[in-house]
Amino acid sequence: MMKLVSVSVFAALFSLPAFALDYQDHDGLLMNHGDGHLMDMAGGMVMGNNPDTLPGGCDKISETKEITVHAGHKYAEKFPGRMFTFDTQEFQFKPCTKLTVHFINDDNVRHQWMMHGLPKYLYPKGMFHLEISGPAKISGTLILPPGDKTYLVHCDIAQHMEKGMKAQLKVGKGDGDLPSIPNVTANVITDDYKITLPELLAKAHEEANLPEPVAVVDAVPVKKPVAVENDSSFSGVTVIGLALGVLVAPFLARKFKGMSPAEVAAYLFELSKSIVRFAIEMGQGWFKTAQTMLQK
Ligand SMILES: [Cu+2]
Repeated sequence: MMKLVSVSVFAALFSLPAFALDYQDHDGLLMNHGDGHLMDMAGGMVMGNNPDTLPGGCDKISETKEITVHAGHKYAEKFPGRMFTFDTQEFQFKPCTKLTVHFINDDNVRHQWMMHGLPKYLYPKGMFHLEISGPAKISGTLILPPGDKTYLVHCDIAQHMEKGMKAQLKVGKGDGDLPSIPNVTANVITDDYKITLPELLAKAHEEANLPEPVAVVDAVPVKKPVAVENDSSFSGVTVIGLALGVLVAPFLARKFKGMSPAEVAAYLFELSKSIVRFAIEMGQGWFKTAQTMLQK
């Protein structure tokens, strides 16, 4: 019985992370708050949802399109210095397209697909906005205005756009490119990954017209590891011991001829004592280890 219980507990524990990673589809849970503002209790949100009102200048819906956009850290890995991106950085549609966006957040933080610059009479604050805490999916629909214009699409969570979650949506031919879109346009502020920290410091000092900086790398005194020191002196003692042994062995062999084992031991003890005394008098650093051994 206990076995069965623990097996079930383990099974439940191991299935938890997998369960947590299942995508939540928020589309069926949204409550309509009017003016295209949809929300659910889990923090999913759609603003500026407009599936049927034509913007001024559009006689009819020119095309009906559906896109799926992913947002997440993993899509930023191919862009050095970026932290979050969409999986697509550029979109283009005909004017007056009815566009449905399925927004999938692959991260465990909040992301948005926020489009700016839309006509304010139709879209509150000129925005069409999908927002969700991941991993989850949320969808919304808008009708793009007429004319050639480039719209900014970004995530407005603090620093997410600066870290790469930025794209552009061109209606018609668009009216130019926006800056700092990963892989599309140059960064306004370019990171330099070639410069080293001391070089960067020197450069900053030079620009600020300050005196030469103190070297960063050598400023901190390096403490020699004690273990390594002991190791080297020990090996030094070992080498000297071996050398002495080789030299002294023939002499000792002659010396010990005819001695009893007890006499040999007594002699060796006296000999080692005098060797140690001699070495201590020499005051060599490498003998510290032998001294410690004697004290023990
Ligand atoms: Cu974000």
